[in-house]
Amino acid sequence: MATIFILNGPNLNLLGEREPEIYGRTTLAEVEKSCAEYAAIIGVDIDCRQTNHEGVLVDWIHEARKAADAIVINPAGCSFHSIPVLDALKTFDKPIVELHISNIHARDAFHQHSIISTVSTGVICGLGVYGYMVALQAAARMLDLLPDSLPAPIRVGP
Ligand code: CA2
Repeated sequence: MATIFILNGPNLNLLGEREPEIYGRTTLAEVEKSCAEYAAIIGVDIDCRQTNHEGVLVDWIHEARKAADAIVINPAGCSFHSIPVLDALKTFDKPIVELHISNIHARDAFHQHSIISTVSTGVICGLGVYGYMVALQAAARMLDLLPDSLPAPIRVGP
């Protein structure tokens, strides 16, 4: 079975607890539970992790080179400056779906330019925590893994 790493960067352990007007009231544990439920429906394994440390994110991306078929990543604060995370992702030659809970393009200039997007296969932002479901589905579709039990508009698209 294919494995998709779902990686979350700095401070996302506080999801649901701080700044709910931007990030909502859903906790990371609730997000991961929904991801696990959806992964079971589409038939993929997921490995959900969160770290507040840039180097740990780099180590996990290196691990993913062998252990994962795709990466879903919310790099959080590492989106805008982290050359180490960017360089690590460059070595991952399978699908990378970057996601942001908020619409980073509608935020202040500091939050508008993710350098990670330059190496991401696809980018999702502004859908709230629902973006994790969309990102997981998109990653599975990139791997051609969506099951026949899903309707054609979702499995294939237009
Ligand atoms: O919208 C997103 O998912 C972000 O990646 C979150 C980052 C922010 O720097 C990006 O511009 C967009 C910040 C994550 C901070 O984590 C928090 C979690 C809960 C409450 C407060 C902060």
